[in-house]
Amino acid sequence: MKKTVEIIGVPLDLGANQRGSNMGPTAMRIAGLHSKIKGLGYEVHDDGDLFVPVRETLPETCAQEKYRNNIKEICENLAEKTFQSMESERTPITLGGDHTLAIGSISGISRHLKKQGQELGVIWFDAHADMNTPDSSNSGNIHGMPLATFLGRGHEELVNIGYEGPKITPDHVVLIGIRDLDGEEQRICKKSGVRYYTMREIDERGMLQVMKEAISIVGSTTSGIHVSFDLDGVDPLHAPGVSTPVDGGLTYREAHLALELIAESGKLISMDFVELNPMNDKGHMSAKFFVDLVQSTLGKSII
Ligand SMILES: [Mn+2]
Repeated sequence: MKKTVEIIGVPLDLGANQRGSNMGPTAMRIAGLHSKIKGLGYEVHDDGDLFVPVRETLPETCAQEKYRNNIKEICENLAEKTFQSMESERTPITLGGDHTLAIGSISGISRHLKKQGQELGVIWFDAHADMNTPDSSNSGNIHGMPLATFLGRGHEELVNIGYEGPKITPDHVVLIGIRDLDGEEQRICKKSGVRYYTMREIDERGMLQVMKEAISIVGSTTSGIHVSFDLDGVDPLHAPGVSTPVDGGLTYREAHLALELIAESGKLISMDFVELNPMNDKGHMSAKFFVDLVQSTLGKSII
């Protein structure tokens, strides 16, 4: 991993009904993000947050289309930012914000690798599959669709962010920790070609085996791994500060172990930490926990 980390805040909650994940980047900085990353020997570069319009300032037509064009613009900017970050030999860390931003961050990283004829692998931690399409979604909220979108199934203007067409092939994506899918989304997920690890499978096989396999699936035929970590993948006991909590998630140690193993693989090149919602947090515990997870991803070990 490159030794200069670039923090990119994206105060976005337009993809969700629940308000408040736009405060995530600030809460993570207040929880000591910079000093904890510097403590691991990295240089930290932070240009602040990308511009995201305030919901109340937008016309009603934007709400009717679920802020699709606003999200498009924000993700286009983010794709350019993560692309430039990779070109400058930095490790981009995008802070959310809701999970729609991954459409942008992944597009920029993938563009950087594609220039050299290389492919990107993605490890997606989440309680949900984020594989709804505009046809399957009941709510129409775009934060339920980012994974489907970068595989090429979604609103056309979002599929084509950064450059035209799908960004990742399904055999280069794994999903970890899922436990709450809509009926139609279950069928989409099963047919998608994405290797998914439900909580049931993690219970049965253990996180060590699951992660070894997952890293090999997304790492062996690609040139780098992107981690997209939705905090709701973790059990609400440790991380209540999310927009859509679901019981029965990753334990404190399972989450750390998974990220420690990814760090050890030496293949990690970029990451998103999303869906922290300080409005639902107890004190500041979820933000602090999330920053600890960032440290594990960057190679912090017990000894
Ligand atoms: Mn998600």
